[in-house]
Parts: sequence; structure tokens; C-alpha cells
Amino acid sequence: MSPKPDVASTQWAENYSEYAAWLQRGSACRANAFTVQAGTGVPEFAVQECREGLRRLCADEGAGADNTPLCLRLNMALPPEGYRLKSDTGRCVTLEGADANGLLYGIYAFLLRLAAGANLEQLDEASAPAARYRVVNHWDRVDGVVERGYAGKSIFFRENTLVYEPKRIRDYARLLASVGINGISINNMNVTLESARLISDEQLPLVAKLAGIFRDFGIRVALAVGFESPAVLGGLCMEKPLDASIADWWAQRANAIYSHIPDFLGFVVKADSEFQSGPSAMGISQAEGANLLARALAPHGGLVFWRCFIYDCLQDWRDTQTDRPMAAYDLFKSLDGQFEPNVILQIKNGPSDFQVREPNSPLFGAMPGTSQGLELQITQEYTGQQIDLYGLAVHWEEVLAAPGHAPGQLRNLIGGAIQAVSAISNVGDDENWTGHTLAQANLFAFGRLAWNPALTANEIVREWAALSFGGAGGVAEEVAEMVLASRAVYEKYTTPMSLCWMVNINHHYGPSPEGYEFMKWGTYHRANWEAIGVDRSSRGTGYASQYAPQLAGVYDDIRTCPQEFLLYFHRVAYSHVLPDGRTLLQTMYDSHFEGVQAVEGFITAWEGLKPRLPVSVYASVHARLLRQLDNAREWRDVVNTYFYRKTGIADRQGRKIYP
Ligand code: GCV
Repeated sequence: MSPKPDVASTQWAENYSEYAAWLQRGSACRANAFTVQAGTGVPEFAVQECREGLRRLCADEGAGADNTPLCLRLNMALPPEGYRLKSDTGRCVTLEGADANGLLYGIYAFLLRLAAGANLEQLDEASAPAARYRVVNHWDRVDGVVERGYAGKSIFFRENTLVYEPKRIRDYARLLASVGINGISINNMNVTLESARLISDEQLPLVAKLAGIFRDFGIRVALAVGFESPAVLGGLCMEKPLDASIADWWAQRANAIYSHIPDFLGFVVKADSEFQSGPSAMGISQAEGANLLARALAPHGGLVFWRCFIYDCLQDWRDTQTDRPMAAYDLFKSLDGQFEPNVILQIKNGPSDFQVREPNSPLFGAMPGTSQGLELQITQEYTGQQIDLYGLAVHWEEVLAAPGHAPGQLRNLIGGAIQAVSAISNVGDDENWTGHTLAQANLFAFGRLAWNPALTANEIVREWAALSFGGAGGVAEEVAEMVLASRAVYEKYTTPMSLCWMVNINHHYGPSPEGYEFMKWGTYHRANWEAIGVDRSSRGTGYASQYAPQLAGVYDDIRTCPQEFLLYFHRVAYSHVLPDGRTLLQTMYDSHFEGVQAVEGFITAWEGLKPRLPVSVYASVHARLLRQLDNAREWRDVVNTYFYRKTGIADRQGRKIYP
């Protein structure tokens, strides 16, 4: 029998909106017990934000009726952007921030504790961010299409113009700030003639207006720019990119930008990559190219986020010597120490391209004289496109626990070698921001992890679920279970053991085992009748040796290589026996059957929640789960058949594999 909704959960359902995400209205009526008192220097915006938050939590009813003081104070002794919350046995709560951002983060932390039903009597916590720069990158094209976007159109652009709903941007900024994000780049790194114009005199006032909205929330705006801008916008000849005329052009642009946007964060640059021009194409090094822009921004306190996603995208599949994952390390490692201090090398977590599983890039921690940034992808390009449920908190927890260049956890480099954590946004103009409502968990998780990489996925996802679904009588726990399980499930029915690039070409959803096999992108698994995978050990391409010797040795040996990375580092026979006694082939078969069963389990679980959920969110997630099941079945059947046809070996359990 399905549980009957109680009165509280009925009220919750009336207030619930997918748009509010983790900042639901009416989730803590206790909020009306506080009266905000501001100390010297506390910005008016923080006070307003605090009052508005309290009103939101009581759904506007009787806010401020009682009078436990909530004292906001600046305390410069706290670390930058840090905050402290302390309750004096229920008589008052003191909320201190190191600066304007710290105060805001403290306010949001307090409101979120309140919403989650925390015991405020014992409130005593202090926190400060691990990464100095916590940035979302939008891949929004100025024509309004979001590249790799699965949640509608851009919230910033339409028809080559910056147009937006200010209220929506404010609400977005609040969501971002509430999880500690302090930077945003608004346009796609694949820069076009139209988007290059965002730094023109005509368009800067528009960008400045938008930046003003984000500024209130402590978020600095950045722009993606093309390396060729001096030619494209300024008509300069770039044959000699180090010519003073080019540096002058950038300096003059930087002056113009900062006259409109005094706290402009900086430039994000995709150079020499996937048909974007760059320094290598013009005969100078990546460091010389990055420094050109960095020197223009330095006097204003701006940064250059210089991406390391550079590889030969015109490779011949017959060429077995070139190994795409090696490209970034080969190009950048030797340039260590040559970059200006305001350049941050932005490195994708894995050396391929946001695959379901990859080892961490060997560049992390390999350049002690250079600031680095970790780039993650929230938008689910290869991970189900916000149709399939995919809890990125679990994925990123694994990334952060794995090593970079040398043994040790990547998370320990954040705040040291890694100064910035950036991620590609999953947001569009869909009412619920992220297409799949449960994908809101991924945006939340990104902010939380960039702030504190030591948090576990379990803590983050449960917190998010309690804030989003806490009023719905037991729903939060079940939703959290689904989200936490979902990354492993997706991996099972798609490409386990780091078997990359089996997706359909171009759009990257659904299976196509040889879709990328004979293309120019350097994306090969080279399956034949007896084995699959690229040998990246010392006997093969040598990729494993880009890691420090102790780690390289672990990856190099098929007996010590972690099973989840097996097909990344080794070419493995289907008959190879894994530690649990099953062959590689049988493990592949099992994995695909199990993955589909787990999706069926998600659907049953979700259907069980129906009486306790508002109709809209129940229906929208249910519809996506059904599509996920279709996708999972397609993956299972296509991949299993592919291997069956290659090997002629049947499933040991005799399950259905199409001949
Ligand atoms: C912005 C992959 C994606 C592209 C993306 C690119 C990048 O290749 O498919 O859409 O382009 O990564 O990160 O630059």
C-alpha cells in the first residue's frame, strides 16, 4: 500500500517549485523567529538577502514575528571569503563573514541549515573555500543555442544579442552563490565572429549591466575570447603575434573592459584546439600566447584561464603512434614556469574528454611553477544528456580521490597547485534550469566540491535532496539513493572499465561502438576479434609514463592497474581473466544486463514516490526515466551484440544477446 501524504507534506507540495531547486519556499517556518541586525560595514545587499531568505523559508508568513537576533558582522580575521556561524544557546545567532562574499556564504549556509532542519542551538561552524576561483563556464552561443546544452536555450543570448530576464539572472546568481560559486563565463569558448564582439565598445555596456547583477552575489564575470581577436575585431595582421601592435591592442581592450566592469574576472581561452586558432598555429609557444593576454589583464587584476584541451583533431585512424591523451602533457609540461602569474592552466579532469571514466590528467601537479585549474563538466554531454540520471557528485568524488601526476589524492592539490575549479554549466532556460530536475543535484554538487573537495558525495547528495524534497515525507532519502547509485548504473550499461568513445557521433547520446573508430578525432578503442583497448603502457604508446614513476608502474602493469581503468591503459584479450574469475567478455555482458535491471529498479522506486510528489516533478522525472530505460536497453543490446559478433562467445548465463 502506498503511504498516505500527511498535512505537512501536502503543504510542502503546494509550495514546491522545480524552479526554486534547493532554495524551496516554506521549508522552515522557524525562520520567522529571527530578526536581522547588521553590524558596521555590513553591505545592505547582504542584509536584504538574509531577510529575503528568511521570508522565503516561511513562505512569507509572519517573518520577523519573534525576535531572536541574527547578528551579521564582518570579521577580517577570518580567511578570505570565509564565514563563521555561532549560536549563543538560542539567545542569538552570530553570523560573521571575512568580507562581503564571506557574509553572503554565511547567510546562505545559515538559511540552508535552517531549511534542512538543523539544530540551531548547537550551531558552531566555520568554513572557508579551498579553491580561490570557483567558476561556471557557459558554452552558450550568442545565437541562443547552448553547445552541449540539454536544458533549453541560453539564458543570456538570443539572435546574436545579449538579452536576458534580469529576474531569472538574479535567481540564477543566488543559486550559484548559495553554493559558493564566485565566477562565471557567459559565452562559448568556441568563439565566433559574433561572440568575439562581446569585448567591443558597443557591447561592453551590455556585458557590464549583466555583470552588475552577478556582482551583488559576489560573482565576477569572465568572457571567452578568441586568440585571433586583434585580427577579427581590430583588423590587425597576426603574422607576428608578438609584435607590439598586438600587445597594445589587448592592453587597450583590457582598459576598455575594466572601465565598464571594474571587477572583470578575465578571459577563458580555447586556443589551437578544434579549429580555434592559437599561438602554435602562429609559430609561438602556448606560454607566449597566454602571456600576451595575461600582461594586458594583469594591471587590472584579471586572469587568463588558458585551456589545455589541445590535441590533433585531424588524426588518421591508421596512425597508431599518435595517442591523443598524451597531447596536453607533451605540449605543456616543458613550459612550466614560463607563464605569467595571472595565467591559470585550465585542465579537463581526464586527458580525453569528459568520458564516463578516465584517469586524471597527468598534468595535475606536474608543473610546480604554474597555476592550474581543474575543469569539470556538469552538462552531461557523455553522461546521459540530462535524460539519463547521472549523479556527478559520485563521479567527481572518484576524480578527487584519484591521483594526478603523482600518488596522492587530487583533492589535496586544490588550494595549492590547483587554484581554480571550473565546470561547464548544465543550465538553460527550461523552467527547472537543468532539464532533468534531479540534475540540479549536479550543479549543487559542483559548488559544494569546489568549496570543500573533502566532502563526500553521500553528504552532498543527501543535503541537496533534503533541501529540495525534504518536506515530502521520506522522499529525500529515496531520491538521494537513486542519485548516488546512478553514476555506477550508467557506467554499467554504457562503457565500463574506461572503455571510451562508443557513443553516436556528433551528438554523443546512445551507443555506436565504431562510430568514432575511423574518424579523425583520435578516439579509438581498436577492437578486433580477440582484444580491445589501446596499449598505453611502456610496451605501447607510453602514455602511462607521463605519470610519476611509482604511479606509472601501477598503471603500466595489467596486474596492478585498477580495474576501472583497465581499458584505458591496456589492450586486453576478451578471454583475460579478472581477479573475480570472470573473463573480460563475461564482465562486459554482465555489466550491461545489470545496468538495465538497475534502471528498471529506478523506475519502480520513482513510481513508489508518486503519492508524495507534486504531479509536475513526478511526471517530468518519470518521463525521463522511461527514456533512460530505452537508452539503457539500446546500449545493452548494441554493445553485447557487438562483442558477441566479434568473438562468437555466448553469455555464460544464456541471456538474450541478438546474433
Ligand atoms: C566547447 C568537446 C565537446 C565540444 C567542446 C569541446 C571543448 O569536444 O564536444 O562541444 O567545445 O569539448 O571542451 O572545447
